[in-house]
Amino acid sequence: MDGEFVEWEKANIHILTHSLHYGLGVFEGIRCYATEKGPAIFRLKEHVERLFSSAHIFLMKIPFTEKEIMEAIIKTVAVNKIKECYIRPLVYIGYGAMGLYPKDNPVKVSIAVWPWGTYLGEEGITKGIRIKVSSFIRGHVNSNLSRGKVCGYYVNSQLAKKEAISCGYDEALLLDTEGYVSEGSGENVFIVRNGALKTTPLTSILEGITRDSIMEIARNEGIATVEERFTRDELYIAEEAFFTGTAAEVTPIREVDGRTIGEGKPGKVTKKLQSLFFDVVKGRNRQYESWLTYV
Ligand code: PPE
Repeated sequence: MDGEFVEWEKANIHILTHSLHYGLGVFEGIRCYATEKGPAIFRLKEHVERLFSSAHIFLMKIPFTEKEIMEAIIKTVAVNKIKECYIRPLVYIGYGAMGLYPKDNPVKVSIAVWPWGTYLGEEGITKGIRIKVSSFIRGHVNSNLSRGKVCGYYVNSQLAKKEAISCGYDEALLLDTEGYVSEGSGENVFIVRNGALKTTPLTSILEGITRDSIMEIARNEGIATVEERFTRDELYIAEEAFFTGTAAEVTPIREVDGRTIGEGKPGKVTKKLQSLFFDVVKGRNRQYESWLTYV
């Protein structure tokens, strides 16, 4: 926390921490995987760059350099002697003045790590999940500036996720303000049509790093990919569909709003990309070594 290692039980903050009340904080979600050469952090540089972009968009000045944050993340994994974990850097506005305008409140930075298994369940990642198009829409890009990964946005995501779960589904899919598919509560979405991949363009979604990785892997495998808006009914008739995200990794979607996708199990393209993805993050594919930072 702010440059110091703090014991887990002592990692506390004041109740009048500004971000806790007003939702302005920016964060990252990064995974570190066990490899033959020890723990490896996946696309660390890109995640730290996005953290700084998020802060820049929201006029928060991070009191450290990108290099310092990258080093701190590596050290935090190392001191915890953990082989595989999720890493959560958080930049938030600290204790000081109350009221919306934070004036001179300090910008605080924390990095936490913990072991985190599959996000949508072991069965979800192998057999696929059932999702529901949410009645809540993703905020307009002039309200939810989608290039930023901001704490407050996840209020909307939680509404959608709670609704989906209360209706017996595993996850929510949000539409954008014009009614096109945008993304999951915490995942980007891909569909397969005529053997080719299609994913939402960056106009209404978080610029996912897993999304980018999957597009690059697909390109190298000769699988055509387009970034193009699509509607919920195109998703209904897709041959395959899957979510991507740091937490969700590559999670097949087997059902949307009661409609079976393809054969109701992970399809050929999804399975291939999922297996390549796990090879890459676990250091079993030399071609993508530059994406790994060994601890
Ligand atoms: N869209 C949203 C809204 C989102 O939150 C995430 C990540 C993504 C897309 C995928 O981005 P990327 O991780 O760079 O591929 N969501 C993070 C938070 C999940 C949580 O429940 O916490 C994550 O996956 O780490």
